[in-house]
Amino acid sequence: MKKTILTFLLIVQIQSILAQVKSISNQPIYRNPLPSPYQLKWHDNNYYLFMHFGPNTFTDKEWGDGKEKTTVFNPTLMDCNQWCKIAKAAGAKGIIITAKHHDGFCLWPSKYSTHTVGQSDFKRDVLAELSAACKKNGLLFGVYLSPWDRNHPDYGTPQYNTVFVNMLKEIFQNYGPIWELWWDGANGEGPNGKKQIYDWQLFESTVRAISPQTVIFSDIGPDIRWIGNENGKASTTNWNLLDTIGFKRGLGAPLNDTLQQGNFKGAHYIPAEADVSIRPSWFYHERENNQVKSGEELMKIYLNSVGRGANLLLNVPPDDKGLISAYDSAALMNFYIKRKPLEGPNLLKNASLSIGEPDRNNINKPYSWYYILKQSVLMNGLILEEDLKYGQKIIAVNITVSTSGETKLQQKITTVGSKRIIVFPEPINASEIAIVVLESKGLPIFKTIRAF
Ligand code: FUL
Repeated sequence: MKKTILTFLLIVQIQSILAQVKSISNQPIYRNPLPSPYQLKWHDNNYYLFMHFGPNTFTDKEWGDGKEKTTVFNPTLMDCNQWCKIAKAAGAKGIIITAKHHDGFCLWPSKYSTHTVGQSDFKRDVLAELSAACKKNGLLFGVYLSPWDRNHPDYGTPQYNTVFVNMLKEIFQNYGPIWELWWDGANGEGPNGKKQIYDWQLFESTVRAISPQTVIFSDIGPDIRWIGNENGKASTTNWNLLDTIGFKRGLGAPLNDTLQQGNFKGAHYIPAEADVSIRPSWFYHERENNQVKSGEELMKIYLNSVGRGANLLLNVPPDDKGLISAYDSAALMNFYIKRKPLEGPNLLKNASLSIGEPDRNNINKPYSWYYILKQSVLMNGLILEEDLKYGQKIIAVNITVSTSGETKLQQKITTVGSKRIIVFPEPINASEIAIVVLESKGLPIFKTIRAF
């Protein structure tokens, strides 16, 4: 079929879609919270590993009560380089480690606790070794520091806030740069049966003063929010915006549904991170060696998290020797192989972008991107990315994939955000692709439109 006829057919197709496009001039004015430069960079490093490691690794527990003997922690073969090499080979961008879980055991010899590696037979400083190994392997280094502490004698009193601040200072001053700090929302009583009233403002200002580039995670931010479940699953509509008024860290976040979707008109830019474990539990348990998620399952998780605009924090816990087990590393490599085609060359590279380029000077011009390939190409899907430095704007998009004028797929999606991966139900030999933004908070700006 001639290119002119094709163009005509697609224009007709697009015009019918455009009939659905809300007139831009009728649109409400939305506020547009913007990401900080560090949040923006964080979006680009969208898949990284979580490592739960501590006394629980040896006691077969998930939540230690803080009464464990420090000597139980003895990962005789610990090799942080092995962790990093595996992370790197798996395409992960960094590692976040549980420097202190709820049992209060510190993986560094803190001066502010007597329940640390310093009191164990192991003696080695896990944070120092991991931070150095991350640097060596070009990985980002992040720290999980549980506010809840079931060991510290000061927990439940105002002094504990000072302890926590001192621990933050030790970590940020001695092991930085720290890319992401993780504050867990789980919160209960300390050894004296008391709950803590946290001084979040003090914690946050302490971190900001030493390390302004660190992004801070908690259920409700300030920089990164929880996705509302531990299955690594974002919602198909996922706004990087959240309203936090009326909520307090550790004391009640918005409903899990809201965390999953964000707030359409949210006041703050707080994008979501989806955490999930490669195993049923967060800590290593030998009995779960046969329950490690397969590459295929991990791929599904990736599409439901990164593919829906969230970051993926995948937990891969070191074993009781202090190594990533062969079960986990095999699954990670398999996952990597499954992900690879998505990162291959853009199959739209040689296509002509015929009509509908956004026109910043004419707000009534429809926002549509329209590709014609010289020859049809077999493709499995599309990857769209918004340029988030201008804020997250796209509300609804219609995608049409055709072969010589014949529609093969028409799909309406909602938000795009950091990344939206659309996998076709089956490969399509496509020659034309139309991407029409049906609704947007102002001018939609794509960073990427790719086919794989
Ligand atoms: C939860 C904790 O209670 C789990 O032990 C784990 O650390 C998970 C990532 O967060 O709130």
